[in-house]
Amino acid sequence: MASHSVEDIKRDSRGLRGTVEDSLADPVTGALRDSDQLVLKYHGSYQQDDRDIREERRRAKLEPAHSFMIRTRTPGGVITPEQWLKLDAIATTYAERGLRITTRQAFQFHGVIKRDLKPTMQAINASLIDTLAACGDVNRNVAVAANPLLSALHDTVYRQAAALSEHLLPNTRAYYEIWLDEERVAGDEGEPIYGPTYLPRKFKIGFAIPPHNDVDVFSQDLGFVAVVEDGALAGYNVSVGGGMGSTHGDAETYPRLADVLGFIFPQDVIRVGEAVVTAQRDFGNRATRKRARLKYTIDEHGIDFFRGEVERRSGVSLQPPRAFEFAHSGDRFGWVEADNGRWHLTLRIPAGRIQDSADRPHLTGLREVARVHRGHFRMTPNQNLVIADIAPERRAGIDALLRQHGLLDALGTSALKREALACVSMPTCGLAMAEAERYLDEALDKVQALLDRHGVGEQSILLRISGCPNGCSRPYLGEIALVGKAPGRYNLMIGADHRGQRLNRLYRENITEAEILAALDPLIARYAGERQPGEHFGDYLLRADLLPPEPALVRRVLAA
Ligand code: SRM
Ligand code: SF4
Repeated sequence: MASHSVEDIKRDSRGLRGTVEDSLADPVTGALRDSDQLVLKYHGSYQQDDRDIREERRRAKLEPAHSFMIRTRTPGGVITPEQWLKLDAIATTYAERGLRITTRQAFQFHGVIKRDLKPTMQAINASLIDTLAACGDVNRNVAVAANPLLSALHDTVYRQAAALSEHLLPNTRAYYEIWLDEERVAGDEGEPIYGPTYLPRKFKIGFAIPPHNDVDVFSQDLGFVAVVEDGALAGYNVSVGGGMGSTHGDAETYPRLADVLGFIFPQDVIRVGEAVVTAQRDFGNRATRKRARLKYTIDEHGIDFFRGEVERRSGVSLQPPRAFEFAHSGDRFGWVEADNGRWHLTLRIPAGRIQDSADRPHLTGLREVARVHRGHFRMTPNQNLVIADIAPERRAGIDALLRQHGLLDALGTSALKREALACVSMPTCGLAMAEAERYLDEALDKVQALLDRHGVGEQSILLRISGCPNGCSRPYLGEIALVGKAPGRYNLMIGADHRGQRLNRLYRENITEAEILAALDPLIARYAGERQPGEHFGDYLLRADLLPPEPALVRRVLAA
């Protein structure tokens, strides 16, 4: 869709109403009108089709097998056991392939057909969760450090993140009219923060608490890195201009890590957050959609100009960044006891997919846990699940249920297998070029065999697979990444660090699995023989000068 038409559709949508209701009522097709497909994204849903049978249906002269993906807005990925049970029932009644935890701590439902869209949205809302602004050119689900180790501090940071998420919600009543049959208003409520054409492009915020960089904070348009002094939250280092998406063969687009803009006090989060959003609203590129993310606004206008805009709009003077240090990205697995004596368990959920199969009755198992659990659940930004806030005397019962349903098995696998990420990709993602989620297990088995052969099978190496260069599994922060190019073919990227502070680089282009393994084999062999104690794979590749040169436009963020 041409970029100007996206801007026109937004402006003409009467506050994101479009003609969605007419499209829903049309019995002739399982699809929505093109313009309504765009409007629908702001309501948290994408029209998709089953790509596995697309060709077969085309030959039979049938329209594609349309269905809808629905994404929740769950800041920090926090939900209660009651909500879990309701979402599970929705997945079982209306969707296919169970519940899917995303890389931004949300749930996705796949395969909802048009006539079930409204009942599904209503059921989600009845669980006191909504989907407003989960997609579209607005602020998306706010990602928040999921690590429960520092619980008091974590709670403060979570509350600030949830408040910012709430503050940046669109003002329109369209969502409540269309899905919840609320009273109709004129459609001229106005959008004080976004204006009539919303943002030029999607916008993402993450809050991290060092030493854990589980939200990959520098991949976010706007990041808040908590600064802890004397055990208390002193404030945040604010970072801007991160983003992963790129297009194969187009040097105008690139993944980029955020720049640290400065330090702010906790009470300034909302003012500074809104100022960054409105500066991007006004200076982001609305003529060329592929250059519309904040990262390009900053590269085009310069970081000093952008800092000036943020200070002017917020009335907050940013101080020099304060010291921080990340030890690692990804999740910490297993049981952890918090300061207050309560327990938290981070479970490994491969590719975030929770469904039942003969040997892995995971959906059923977590339903059983939700029935007895009195704390809450927390989805992680790495597609995993924390069963949080468990009283010591209830731990054994939950452990037994998890064991019985095979939910602890993945914790016993290697570090490589526990930490890997894969985006959804086929068969639902309309942009997929190669498999990702469905290829994850197989790819991991093969890379694991290589590691085992060289005696480094227990080494933690971040491996991430994306079905296309949009980078939904944040592959450019993987020590090894496969980025889909065509069915069965990937770009092999290597050399990111373990802390989410250095991007990887393109090592081999458009290669098959056999070629990927052949390319990795000598690198892993050298790593096994030459690594220093505690040295990670990506860092070794850099030190040993085994990486191709850094592309000119790619930036690196160094700890302040
Ligand atoms: Fe994503 C588009 C799935 C996190 C960058 N992403 C899509 C769509 C909606 C495809 C589409 O536009 O038709 C995918 C739906 C697939 C499906 O069938 O479900 C999709 N993205 C996902 C999820 C579900 C991946 C996952 O396996 O968990 C993640 C949902 C997050 C959420 O809950 O909100 C997801 N997407 C990301 C991330 C990672 C992150 O946010 O931390 C990125 C990279 C960070 C970034 O935004 O730069 C990401 N998705 C993209 C892009 C590239 C944006 C760009 O600047 O170029 C697209 C394509 C686009 O926007 O045009 C995209
Ligand atoms: Fe789809 Fe590409 Fe995102 Fe994977 S990375 S979910 S293939 S858009």
